[in-house]
Amino acid sequence: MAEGISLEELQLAARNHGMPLEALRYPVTPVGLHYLLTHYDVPDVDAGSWSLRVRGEQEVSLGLDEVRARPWVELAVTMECAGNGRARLDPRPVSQPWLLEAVGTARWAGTPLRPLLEEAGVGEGAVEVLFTGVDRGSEGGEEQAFQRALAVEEALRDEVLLAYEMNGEPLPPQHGYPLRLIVPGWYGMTNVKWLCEIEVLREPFSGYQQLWSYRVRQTEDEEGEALQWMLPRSLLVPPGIPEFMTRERFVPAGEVLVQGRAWSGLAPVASVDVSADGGSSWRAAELEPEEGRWAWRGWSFRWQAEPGACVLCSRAGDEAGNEQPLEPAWNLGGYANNSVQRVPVTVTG
Ligand SMILES: Nc1nc2c(c(=O)[nH]1)N[C@H]1C(S)=C(S)[C@@H](COP(=O)(O)O)O[C@H]1N2
Ligand SMILES: [Mo]
Repeated sequence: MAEGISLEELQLAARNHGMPLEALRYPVTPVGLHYLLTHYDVPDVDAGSWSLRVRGEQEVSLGLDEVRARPWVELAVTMECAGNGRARLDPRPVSQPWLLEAVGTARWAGTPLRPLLEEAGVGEGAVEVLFTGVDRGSEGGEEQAFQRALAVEEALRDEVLLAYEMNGEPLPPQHGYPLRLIVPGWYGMTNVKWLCEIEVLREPFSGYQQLWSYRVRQTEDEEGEALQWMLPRSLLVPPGIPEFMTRERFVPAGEVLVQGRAWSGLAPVASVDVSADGGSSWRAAELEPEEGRWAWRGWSFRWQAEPGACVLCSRAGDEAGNEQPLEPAWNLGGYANNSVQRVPVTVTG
């Protein structure tokens, strides 16, 4: 399955790093360990000459100081790339070959979008709000800026932020300096980095990243369905110690405290189950208190590890009744593969 990784996929994988899974220990991911995905180049934005243009019924332009002078809000938000799990699909869709590590949680701080949109005037007949980043590149043979649109009612959600801080510091260049969009609960592509323009649209946006990418479909002829909310997923803090090449784990026999984190954009996490036999039998893990609706939730499970080889799994379910599948469903772009993680473990005597 993992055969035939091309140098081009490797090139993407080396630029766009994942969060090492042992960083699941931290409720808030240290900045340098947060996953990273940039389609084109990280732009070098000069905050002095940068401005944010907001085009509604009126046009408003703000410098960074003016954005910072507005009300300040901080939210812990778990962000996951829609392509997380792609490399485990067979055949493997060729793009950024994520395994499971395209996730992180940060304290994003900035100013709420809604009041700014209302000041600019959304107006009758508005259907979507378009967000444009400074970065440009070519994709699917089309030169473009990175652009994504949101339905007006999504853009007006109270928790949608224009963020200029990550974990209490100004955004680093790779995460969108000086300003990015944060849409809690949605897959990563929605959170436009290096934001420079916001425009209220009277027609749905038909750009590449909206109508071509980030859709679940089986063939190119199909319109498919746009990706939005993150599906439930749970990941384990890898127990014990790893083998260098295979990452297989070695754990001494006895009681092992297995820990992990789970999230779902669709609805709050309701349960996490753990299996030590590759998903044949399951037992409930203990959930830690929630650290806000939009951040992943910690869990733990006391496992009596007996010598031999086994496969540890965890499975999240949410309050809307969504649960992780055991096997992935294939799609053309390799999106939203939230099938259960399998961690091979050798329990030593
Ligand atoms: N301007 C811009 N915004 C962007 C992207 C990009 O390439 N350009 N990548 C998107 C994708 S696909 C993801 S998964 C997230 C990743 O955010 P991070 O790199 O801060 O983790 O940013 C999104 N915002
Ligand atoms: Mo992504």
